[in-house]
Amino acid sequence: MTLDRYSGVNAGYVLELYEKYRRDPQSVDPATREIFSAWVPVDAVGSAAKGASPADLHVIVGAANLAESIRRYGHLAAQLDPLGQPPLGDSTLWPQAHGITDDDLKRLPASLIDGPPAERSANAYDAVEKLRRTYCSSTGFDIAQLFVPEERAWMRHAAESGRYLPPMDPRSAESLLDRLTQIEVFERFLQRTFTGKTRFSIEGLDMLLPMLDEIMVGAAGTGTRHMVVGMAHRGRLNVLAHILRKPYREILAEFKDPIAVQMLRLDVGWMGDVKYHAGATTEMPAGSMFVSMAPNPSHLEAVNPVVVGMARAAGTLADRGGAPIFDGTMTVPVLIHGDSAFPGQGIVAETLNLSRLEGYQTDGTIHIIANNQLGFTATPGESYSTSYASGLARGFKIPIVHVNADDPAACLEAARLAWEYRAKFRKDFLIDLVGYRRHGHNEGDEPAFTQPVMYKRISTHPTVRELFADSLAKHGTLPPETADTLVKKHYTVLEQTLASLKPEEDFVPPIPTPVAPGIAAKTQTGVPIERLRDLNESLLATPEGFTVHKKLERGRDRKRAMLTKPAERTVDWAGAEELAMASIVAEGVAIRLTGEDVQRGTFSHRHAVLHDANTGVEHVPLQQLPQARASFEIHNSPLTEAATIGFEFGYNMQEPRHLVIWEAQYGDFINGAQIILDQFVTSGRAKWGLRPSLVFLLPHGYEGQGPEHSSARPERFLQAAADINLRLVNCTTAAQYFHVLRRQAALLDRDPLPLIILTPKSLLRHAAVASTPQELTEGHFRSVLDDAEALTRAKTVKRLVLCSGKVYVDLISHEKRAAATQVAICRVEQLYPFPNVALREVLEHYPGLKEVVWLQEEPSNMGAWEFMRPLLDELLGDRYPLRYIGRARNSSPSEGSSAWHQVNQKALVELAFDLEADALSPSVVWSKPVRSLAKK
Ligand SMILES: Cc1ncc(C[n+]2csc(CCOP(=O)(O)OP(=O)(O)O)c2C)c(N)n1
Ligand SMILES: [Mg+2]
Repeated sequence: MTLDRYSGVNAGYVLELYEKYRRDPQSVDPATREIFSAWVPVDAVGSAAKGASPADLHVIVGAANLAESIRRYGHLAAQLDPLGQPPLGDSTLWPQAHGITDDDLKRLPASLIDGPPAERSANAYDAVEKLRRTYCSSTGFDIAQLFVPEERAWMRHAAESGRYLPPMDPRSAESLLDRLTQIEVFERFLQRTFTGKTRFSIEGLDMLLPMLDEIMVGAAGTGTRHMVVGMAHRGRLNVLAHILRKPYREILAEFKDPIAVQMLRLDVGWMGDVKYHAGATTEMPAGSMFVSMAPNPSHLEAVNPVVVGMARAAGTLADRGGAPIFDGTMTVPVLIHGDSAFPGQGIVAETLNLSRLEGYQTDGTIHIIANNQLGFTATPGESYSTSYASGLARGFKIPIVHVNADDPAACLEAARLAWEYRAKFRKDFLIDLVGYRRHGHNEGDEPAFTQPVMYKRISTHPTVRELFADSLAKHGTLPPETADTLVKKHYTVLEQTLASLKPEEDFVPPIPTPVAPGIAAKTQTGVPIERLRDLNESLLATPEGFTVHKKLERGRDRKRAMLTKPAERTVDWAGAEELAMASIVAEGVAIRLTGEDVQRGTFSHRHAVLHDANTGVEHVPLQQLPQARASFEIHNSPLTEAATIGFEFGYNMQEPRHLVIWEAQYGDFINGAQIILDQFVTSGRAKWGLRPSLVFLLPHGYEGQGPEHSSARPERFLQAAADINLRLVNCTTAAQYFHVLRRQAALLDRDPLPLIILTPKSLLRHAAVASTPQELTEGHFRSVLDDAEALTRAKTVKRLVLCSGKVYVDLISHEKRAAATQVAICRVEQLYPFPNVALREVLEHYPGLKEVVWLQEEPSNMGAWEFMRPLLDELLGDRYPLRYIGRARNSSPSEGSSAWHQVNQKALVELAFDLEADALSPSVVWSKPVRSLAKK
């Protein structure tokens, strides 16, 4: 028999033990001493063993292998399903698989098994049985994927020592029974009072709440200031009532669904949402910690990054210059997932992927899968290819603990472990809480149509409250009548609340604060030239000995001279942006700017982070501003749209006074986050009374790059634009960009709205886009820019061309522009809110006007045309006909061929100047006048 047959960790363990024995025979227990006294391996790498009895060796290594198998794969034999479905099991969990017997184990010392079970056992058999009770009972410790040995050892020790198992003394047992009764009675009362109304009962996963209690206690006990919870529909009302302490009165009033005149506040953009989507915030009784639950749309798991972003903001100190400071002990995100949604929705993986990235990490999110073994009607086999619902998370090397939801002590242990692990290792932790769903998917649903066997079993399965009460009574911990007394107590509270309910008064709609009209238009955003020069000088300073890449020096030279001549167009897009941001942090508003490659800028124009050409050391000018009174942070985001935008949305919700900016690589890619835009950004105000104010920078413009990289799909935002929910601008000058950013910072408190900015690509450095320093020092953002040149010959103008964005530059750069004295070109810089007043003024400037044209480079079913058309119609009335010049309706945003793009672009620009012309290209439309002319 040679030792190398047992290579690997287990042989290593035996050798280690042997080494210990060799150095000091007294350091191992007597039985081990006896074995080793007869056995001498030649060396520590597994050569032939001399003097050992082959049988003993075989048994020692077999025992060590068995213990290791149980530690690694014991979860496969854990009884996780409260409904009794037996576990998969695994043959390596039994002695036979390792060539040994129970009797062999009984002859071996317990110390061979190592760890806490060994300390309390007479022999290896006893220790293995204890291991089995730890790893193969109601909890499955799925931790073999941990790559850091210290973490693995900590988890194993925590599990095997049972040090996080709760004491079930009479007091704690009674309070847990009281809590479980409160949870169950709440659902039963709602079922009885509002039969069939959807509430997405928690029943079957009731332990979720006591687990959240444990996490809260852990968090509050270590000085956490903010816990942020994210969850979907299942059990949400129960969590709102009992964790977020939303008064029963308000919840019951929502069930009554009253309609009162004061609730209809369309004037402030509020329409409300169903009760199981609402968010809430509460302060813990001692005032030490806030607990928030983010509002949630139906879109499963979409809230994940929002919650993590909220938690990040809650732990960020940003009230001084430089980089902000994140302190993970201040904050903890807790995400409750569905067992079908977790593996199925990609945003879960996206959010997990943020967890260790510098710009996004929160020192660990605690995840709980509320696993009821169904997704509507779908079974686990129809929902995921992994063994467990949690399988996806294994790749992130975080601990996963599966636990049977009918075992209260095991559930509480899992919650405590989660908190302690997170606090110690500052990483995510996942609990897979395995229960069942007592009713149908919702309360009007018949589950037995699709799951007859399962539901037959559920119909006779006692609730966890009943099981726990019975066990307490059986062990004499509590008198048997306590259970009924508690049930009555909780029913009484709910019945009394219902009896005194005044639904119209008790219903509390989260209506957003109204804003005095016109604030945005009145906001002055100029910055005195001396201040700008000061800031510019600070921005250009580099640390002693820092070597800037030589190709960047030319740009920096230009910046040095940028503000010397007030009336010359010396300020380009990037220069204006940097000055705007510097002035904003100098005024005390922190900035967070993220997106793919934002530090350099997709088009190599920003260079907000300089890298020393020799050493690679970074220098961030906006973090070195002596004038700054708030922080600046900039992070290249991972290649993710949905989760990163969700994250920024959450950050913005939590810290509305920071200017939060997300930049798309190209504007197109924002549609990867369409759910976040639709469900949170553009409708969060109307549904939940939120006041988001994050900024999107979306490169947009037709430059012949094909169907992708051309359009940021402004039509999507315009379709969602209504009442007071967003601002969409397509500005054409550096100064306008400067002012719109500064306006956004100035309005964060008074009139916050999401701001979408369509930004240039090739025009970033174009002379036509550059502004004079004077334009930064004076005035404000202008929603419409009239044609300064045409105004000098206003009387000759017969056609007013309205356009927005980059196509304006194509128009004014065209050779026909100079001779086309009958044409004025006006830029609509703000597409939403529609600049009605400003456009009305423009019309008055041209006394000989005969027609108005909306010109765009996008196909007619995209861009702003379909949004503008009825608004312009109304504005023009019967005074002027309205025409359209642009690409024809198309399913694709643009031509794939650059040459074909040129043809179309030329055609539409030429049409603008030619009052007689007919179509020049089959794919460009020169529309007959629409409605107003037809009416004449
Ligand atoms: C993105 C998305 N797709 C589909 C749905 C419709 N839907 C609502 S709940 C549900 C089942 C969810 O199952 P699971 O995640 O296990 O949660 P459970 O309802 O069982 O708690 C489905 C398919 C949805 N809400 N969101
Ligand atoms: Mg489910």
